[in-house]
Amino acid sequence: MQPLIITCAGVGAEVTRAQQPALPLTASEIALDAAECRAAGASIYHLHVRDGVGNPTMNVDVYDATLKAIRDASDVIVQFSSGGAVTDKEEVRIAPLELRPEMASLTTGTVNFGSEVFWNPPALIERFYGHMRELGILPEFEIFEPGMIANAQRVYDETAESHHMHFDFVLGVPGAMPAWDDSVAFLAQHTPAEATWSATGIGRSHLAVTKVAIDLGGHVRTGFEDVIYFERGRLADSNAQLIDRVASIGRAAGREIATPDQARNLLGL
Ligand code: KMH
Ligand code: ZN
Repeated sequence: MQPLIITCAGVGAEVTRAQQPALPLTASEIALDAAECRAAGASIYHLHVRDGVGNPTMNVDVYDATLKAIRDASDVIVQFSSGGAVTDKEEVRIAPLELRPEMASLTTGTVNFGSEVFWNPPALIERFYGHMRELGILPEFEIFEPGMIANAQRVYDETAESHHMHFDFVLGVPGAMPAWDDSVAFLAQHTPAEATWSATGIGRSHLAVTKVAIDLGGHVRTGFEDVIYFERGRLADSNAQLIDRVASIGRAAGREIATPDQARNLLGL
């Protein structure tokens, strides 16, 4: 099996410090978090940023400062969010890509998201995908529903240029695909054979999804965007604590933990 790529989604757009006191918010806090997560076994940092009062923002200057701070602190692969928050409009979501991170997330379909709608119509997907490829950014296809795999394949097939395809299954968002026992296996079975994939379970399903993904030879995402508890009734102390647990489960299952350079190699970066 491949070395295990662990992605830290350490900030997110929805969780607050009132819910998770260890949530990193500023550029320096996020850079320190990324370095700690790297030391614990993370090779990718999925990046959302926050404004001066801790609200989610897609401000290019804030992304720029945070990207620089992370790069100064660690060799982790930085993956920008192009999803932002559900209230962010298309123009705002695409803007930070001009900073050319190595990777960016790309959700390939519209989906209910709690009581809101995460809006990703076909024209937006094509535009974001084309822009990422022009800038040399590898998309990570975020899969909240099975049809999104087909949408990712379609947008990939419509471009002349080939590249490695990497998927992330996000299971258990209220309104989207639940983390059923067979959800990860089902989605993995329908991704292209040469692609790589990771999985994350939102909230209570998190540990079960982690274990299944590792056993099936996939990769794993964790962090406060997806889960704030370490176990029932006990908040995680840090993102690094969550990464460390995934790395331990991976090692116990016989998986080597990928360094960022090993992950770059697996992802064709
Ligand atoms: N915050 C969600 C609405 C992504 O980063 O690309 C979207 C999200 C996905 O987190
Ligand atoms: Zn995200």
